[in-house]
Amino acid sequence: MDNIEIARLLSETADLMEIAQEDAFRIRSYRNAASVIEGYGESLQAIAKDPSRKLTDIGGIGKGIAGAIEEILARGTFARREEMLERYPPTALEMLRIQGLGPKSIRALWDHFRVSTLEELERLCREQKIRELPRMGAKLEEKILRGIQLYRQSAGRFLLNFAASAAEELSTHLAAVDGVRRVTPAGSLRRGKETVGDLDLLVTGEGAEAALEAFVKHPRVHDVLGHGVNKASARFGLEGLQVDVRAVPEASFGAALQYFTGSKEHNVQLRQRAQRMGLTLNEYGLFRVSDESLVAAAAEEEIYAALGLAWIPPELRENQGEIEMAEKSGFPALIEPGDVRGDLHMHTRESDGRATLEEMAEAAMALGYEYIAVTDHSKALAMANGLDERRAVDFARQVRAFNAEQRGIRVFSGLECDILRDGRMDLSEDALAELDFVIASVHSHMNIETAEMTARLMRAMESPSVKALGHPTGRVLLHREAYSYDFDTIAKEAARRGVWMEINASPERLDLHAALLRRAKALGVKFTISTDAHHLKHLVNMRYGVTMARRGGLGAADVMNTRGAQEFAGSIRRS
Ligand code: DGT
Ligand code: CA
Ligand code: CA
Ligand code: ZN
Repeated sequence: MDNIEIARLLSETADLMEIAQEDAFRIRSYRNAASVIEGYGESLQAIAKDPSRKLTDIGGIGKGIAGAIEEILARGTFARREEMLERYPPTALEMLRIQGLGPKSIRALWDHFRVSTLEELERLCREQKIRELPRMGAKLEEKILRGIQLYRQSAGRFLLNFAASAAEELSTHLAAVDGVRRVTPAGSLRRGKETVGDLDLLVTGEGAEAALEAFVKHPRVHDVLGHGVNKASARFGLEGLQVDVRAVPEASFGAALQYFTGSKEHNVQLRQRAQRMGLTLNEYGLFRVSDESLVAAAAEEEIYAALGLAWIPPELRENQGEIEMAEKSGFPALIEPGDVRGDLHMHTRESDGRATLEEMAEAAMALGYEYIAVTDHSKALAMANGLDERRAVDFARQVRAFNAEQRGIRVFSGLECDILRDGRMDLSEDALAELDFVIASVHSHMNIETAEMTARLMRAMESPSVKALGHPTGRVLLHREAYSYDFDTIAKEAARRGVWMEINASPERLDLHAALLRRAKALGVKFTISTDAHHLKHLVNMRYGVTMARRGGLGAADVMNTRGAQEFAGSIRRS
């Protein structure tokens, strides 16, 4: 019984307890323990066997959990879990992952229909049985069906930040192996795709084979699916992200990196181009067909050059016209993380954030920013303790006082103002006019008809205070689809009015995505990239927003928060 298995049993039990609506505090203690154990460097089994040590010495593990762990080690399960499994089968856990279906509804469905699998749930929706239950209707049936569809599409995919931190942890581990020269992520992670199916890592150097050994022995690596001299595959962490590690010769590193970065569609185009030139391209190199002699292999640049192409940034390798561009003019410089000089969307304790204005400003300064806008929620988000007019005006005053102290970073007083169902702003124009930077966002009534949503956003932009549209499509990755409106109409109006569109860098959102960024840019829209931080540690998510911008082909000039503080202040001044 290894740590990962123990963690999995605890976390699964926590999920079942949630369906049973047990005490939230206890559920949280199971979850916490699971995440501690999952990443714990030492085997719990060994600790439990050692009479001189105690499981409760591990932070996050109290008496109750320690007892459960001892039971698990002794007999593979524990009483609490068995009790839960008697009431709800493990298949019920899948239902927790369906958007629009909370633990309460799952429990009601179970009590009434004994439904425990997605297939049964789907059938009940189609047969319109759900509406027989109190407070459940036809709308919920539709919502559940869409949720199941979305779940099936996204099952087995992971957020970009999760994949990136897994890659960092494993890279550090592998790079420490003797004789390893480089460890490089390839695949969808290198392309900066919003979600990642599996992680692809390339290792070079004479220690590469030893690195594969070290990989399968990493404490968070389990379920080894294959392990040879050139490749090892296994799962990482409690979440079970699959990781493929490949040992490749340094001499053909460029060819391997190109091949395993993909995308598949990009590679197909590239191979066809090679063929037309009498060449053949694979993971070992670019070769002449006539005599099989090598043309290029060591570096990606050489391969693209030999194909008559400028090197293509990985973020663009999605077969969206990048090869034609690389053939003709090459690429205008894409925005880079270092171009960003301020973060324009963040929350503090005034609403649902964790840090204070001062703490946020300090952390932003440490990241090298010249300015930030602090944009707490407005009163319509009562759950988030959103600001009403009086508090908003007060906040603007507070920010002026902060700036007067000249702490080395400029703060703009902002607000993420709710767009009400009819398109009006949540706060009065008088109050909004006191603030430097107002973002308008939709947080409610997301399922209204396309035409109504379009009209709603059009009206929101009529407010003279609105400078940007926050998370413009409302999607939540792996969880909620974009709301529906006529994007071109809104983008044209945004361009006409000088309202910017946000690229929300929160890894759960990454909104706008590449295709819409291209479209909006073509229609004349300018953008901001912001983290929507609710916590100091979220400020570093900026890099993911920059990645999205690059995938959308944006340069620094397209993004307003690459401007210096003076120029930026000028661009938001009311005329
Ligand atoms: P993912 O893992 O679903 O997020 O997406 P990728 O792009 O990382 O896909 P993956 O892991 O299957 O393969 C990594 C790259 O390796 C892929 O982008 C292109 C290349 N590759 C893998 N298998 C094939 C193949 O059968 N044909 C071609 N053309 N390329 C492949
Ligand atoms: Ca992959
Ligand atoms: Ca793969
Ligand atoms: Zn928001």
